Amino acid sequence: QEVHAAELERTFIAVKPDGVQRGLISEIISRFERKGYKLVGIKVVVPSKEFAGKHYHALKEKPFFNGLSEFLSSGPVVAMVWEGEGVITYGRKLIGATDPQKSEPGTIRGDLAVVVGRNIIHGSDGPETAKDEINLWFKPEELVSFTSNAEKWIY
Ligand code: RTP
Repeated sequence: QEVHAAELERTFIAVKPDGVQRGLISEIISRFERKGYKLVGIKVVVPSKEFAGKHYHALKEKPFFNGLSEFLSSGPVVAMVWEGEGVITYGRKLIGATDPQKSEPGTIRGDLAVVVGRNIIHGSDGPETAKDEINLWFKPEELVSFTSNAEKWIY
């Protein structure tokens, strides 16, 4: 079955400052890569608190919004765009429930995190937020489109 890169879905994934400090970047990338998803953009950035607030704008009425924005801007974040069939929804499955106490073993948060305020990774929760978050974090020229040789064995 032939699948063209342009048809494939994209999502925004970020290793948060706790994941970076704990040396979990490669572990997280590896889980998405081994699944069969394709990395089409990546950079290391320290977001400003204002930028972090933009990223979390949907949560601005929450009591933890200020602390959350402060935390996201507290150090380097690895911002990524991953591509593949169902990557938005399945990426969230790989990540696990928001609260690591409730995420299943086998998921990233289930295996690697303990509390909700330090849950090491972010993933877009739907097609609209994926589009918005990719646009917020990346310029179009920072993303690549390509067909990998492995794709004919994945699709
Ligand atoms: P994310 O966007 O980071 O993938 O997380 P999510 O959709 O699973 O969860 P969401 O409700 O959007 O919350 C975003 C992030 O806010 C922090 N949080 N803290 N009760 C709390 O202290 C609390 N609840 C949520 C978490 O870092 C969560 O990932």
